[in-house]
Amino acid sequence: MPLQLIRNDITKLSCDAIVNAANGTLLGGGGVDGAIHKAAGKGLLLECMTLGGCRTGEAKITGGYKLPAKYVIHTVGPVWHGGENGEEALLRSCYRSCLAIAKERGLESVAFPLISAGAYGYPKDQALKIAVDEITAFLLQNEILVYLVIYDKSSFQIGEKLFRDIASFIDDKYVDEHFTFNYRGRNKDSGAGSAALESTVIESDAFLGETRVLPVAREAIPAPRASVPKSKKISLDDAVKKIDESFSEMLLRKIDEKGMTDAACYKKANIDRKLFSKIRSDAFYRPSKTTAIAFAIALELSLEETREMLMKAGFALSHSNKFDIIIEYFITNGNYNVFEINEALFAFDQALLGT
Ligand code: AR6
Repeated sequence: MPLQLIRNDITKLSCDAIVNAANGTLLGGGGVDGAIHKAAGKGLLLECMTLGGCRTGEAKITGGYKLPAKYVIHTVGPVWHGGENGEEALLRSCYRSCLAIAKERGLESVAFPLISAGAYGYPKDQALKIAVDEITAFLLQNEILVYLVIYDKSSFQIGEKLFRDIASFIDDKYVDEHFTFNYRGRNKDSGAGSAALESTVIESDAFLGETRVLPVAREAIPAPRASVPKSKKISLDDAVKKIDESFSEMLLRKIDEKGMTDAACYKKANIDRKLFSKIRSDAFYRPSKTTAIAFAIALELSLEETREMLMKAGFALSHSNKFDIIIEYFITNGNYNVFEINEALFAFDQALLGT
């Protein structure tokens, strides 16, 4: 299941559990801890009083009381003392302990704040990297939906150099076509959807459920799975056949060509298994642009192949919006880490890849 970066107040989320960045007493405090106790009401404090505190790097679970979430997993992050005092191992341990509890309880969704990144002073970019590292490692082995809640956008930072590089890449690319685009009366920066050549599918993954309007009635034909061995050269005949290939067929062919398993591909793409199954079983499935790009990234396609795959879904990459340029930046630099790309997209206020 995917990791989703979202901006929200964690106390408003109705997932199975939210994580509290608490202190060792577990008796409440400021920041997210204060907000959770305030929203949950007295019952939470009374239960916390029975727990005997919690050690740094460990976690304990309670009920959610008046919160929309069923449970609260309390963990105690390390205080930042310069980074030479075991802070990283302790912070990693917080994520692992919380996820282990979620797994043990069979929870299906859990939301984390950026532990230690507030009052405890952990540098936010490092705290974010550790959070993403630990959560994605866990998700490779486990099926659970994890939200990472970035509350305070102004203090959210991707690495400064990366930010500057992307900003200047955008400046370089975001030129002529931008004006042509405006001339046609479109919004100059309307995000992922703005470069769609034809978009008949609305596939949104709102926090509390998925809305999908499927396109034109086309007969669903079971997807024939073209199996092309890695070493086999593609003949002219095959190349001609490829023109008629649908998005779904191209995706499955590329997975085979890359010698990947389906699971490795959809996990790397940050795509939910159910969505992958839909695509797999419907040769004419029309994905959203972010879904299509997520697969191109997971497959480590070149820019040209990415454009081809997008075209099959009715989309293009252009220089008229930041989203497309950021994607191009990462592909050009050979960085196919969907989570790093999402961090950058998030920093530039763009739609994120994946489910
Ligand atoms: N929803 C989501 N994230 C939030 C919210 C919210 N409602 N409020 C704050 N954050 P902090 P720490 C973010 O200080 O650094 C407490 O007093 C915030 O922007 O809450 O682990 C405890 O009792 C930041 O990115 O936790 C401890 O004494 C992140 O949550 C101490 O603070 C963590 O900030 C723990 O410090």
